[in-house]
Amino acid sequence: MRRTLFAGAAALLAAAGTFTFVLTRAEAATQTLQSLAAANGRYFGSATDNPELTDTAYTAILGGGEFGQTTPGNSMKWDTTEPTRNAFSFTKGDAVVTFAQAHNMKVRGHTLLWHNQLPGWVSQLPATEVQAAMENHITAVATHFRGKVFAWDVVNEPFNDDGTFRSTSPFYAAMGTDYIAAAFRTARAADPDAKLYINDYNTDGLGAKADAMYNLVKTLKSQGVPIDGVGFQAHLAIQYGFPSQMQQNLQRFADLGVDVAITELDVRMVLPRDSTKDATQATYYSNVVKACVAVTRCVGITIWDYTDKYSWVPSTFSGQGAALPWDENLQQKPTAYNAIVTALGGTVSSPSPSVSSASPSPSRSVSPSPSASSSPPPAGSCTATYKIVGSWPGGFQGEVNVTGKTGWTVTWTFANGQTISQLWGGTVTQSGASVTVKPASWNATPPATFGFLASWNGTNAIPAVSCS
Ligand code: 9MR
Repeated sequence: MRRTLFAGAAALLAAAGTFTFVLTRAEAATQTLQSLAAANGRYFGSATDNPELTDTAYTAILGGGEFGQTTPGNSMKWDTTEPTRNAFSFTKGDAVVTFAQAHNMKVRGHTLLWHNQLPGWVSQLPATEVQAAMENHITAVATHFRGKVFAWDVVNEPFNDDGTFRSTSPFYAAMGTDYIAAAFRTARAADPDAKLYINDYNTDGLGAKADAMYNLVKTLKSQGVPIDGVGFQAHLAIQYGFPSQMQQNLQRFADLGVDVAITELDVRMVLPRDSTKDATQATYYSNVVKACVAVTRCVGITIWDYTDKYSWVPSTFSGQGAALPWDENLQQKPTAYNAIVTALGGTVSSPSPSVSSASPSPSRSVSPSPSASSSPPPAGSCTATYKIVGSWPGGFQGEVNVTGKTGWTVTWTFANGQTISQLWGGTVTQSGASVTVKPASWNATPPATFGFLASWNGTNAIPAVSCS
């Protein structure tokens, strides 16, 4: 519709001899991150927080059209909304909602249940009272914001990085994993219209923590628990590598019948900034946006505030920062901003630096090694390509890409005593040096990738890999 109108106007203006000039101005006037995301059926948002709402230069950009969605960084959390038992305060949350409504932005509610930013009285409750307090809190907060938020992060960060449940959560300590289903059921009863999400970090790519989340969501769905979505925070850092196979990871969750969203995106770096780091950061932004756009059920992207002026990063990671597409002076960073525009299908006025796919790498030192080359397999067969994506003393991360037929089996024999400790995207059997990998149910149809961690010593030769 917009394109048709635009083409008509452009034709008239071309006849008047002003085509190029007006086209450029019209593009500049209408193209924002939100308008581009909307053209893809998605939203593009920024978190915000109450102290920032008095900064008029900041709010001019926040509410100026770039963003169609916001998430309150702090003001809907338990320590703000119920600092004393059963005494609720919604003033700060309401202020964010009021700003959002005045500027055409929808609001993600964040968060009903988290082990952080909990008032002391919750942690001091006897175990027998935790469930009632939790349900009372969720009911009151979700009822208050009913009709004002389109989604809730019901449960935030339930997992440790190794995929075990976070036992330091007072809810887990009192109720075990049952707290999660109870929280979702309570939230649904209080606000039947909001999409209910579980949200975590370091689940963005394939790996043990993402597997744990995947298994949890699958179980919740099979039990009829009212969960609608999974949030991927995407707090990334260029020095740790891009998450492994993000798009495939999002897709396997979507295939469980839930929406997915990028909820807290930022891409930090070790300071100071330089052009190389900025270019890498732009690649990460581009890859995240492209992963979301490629997954039909990825509903939108939220950056965790839009400017370095109000980023949480420097106070948490000493010596790191510059994580957002606007700098601390509220100036757009052309590299990061243009990368997002381009990934959303927009055009940039000046050439943007070329953005290529970041390859995944672990947080430790990386020594890339050559991967076996392969040609397209004949019909009914398959081909596997093995590569080492990161290596450190005693350990390495491998990745195998499979093309060809559905329902593959990949085998190889290690020559140097390597032993796999963990594998994602498939199931592994290792018997001595012989390794056999079959796909996880969601990963049977190529192009498919699986990754693994393994030990090595002395030599780490690339094995000959077979696919059948
Ligand atoms: O942005 C939030 C920051 O202002 C708070 O100090 C911090 C306290 O833990 O929480 C930040 O937001 C977090 C979010 O709620 C959940 N995921 C991680 C975010 C960054 O810490």
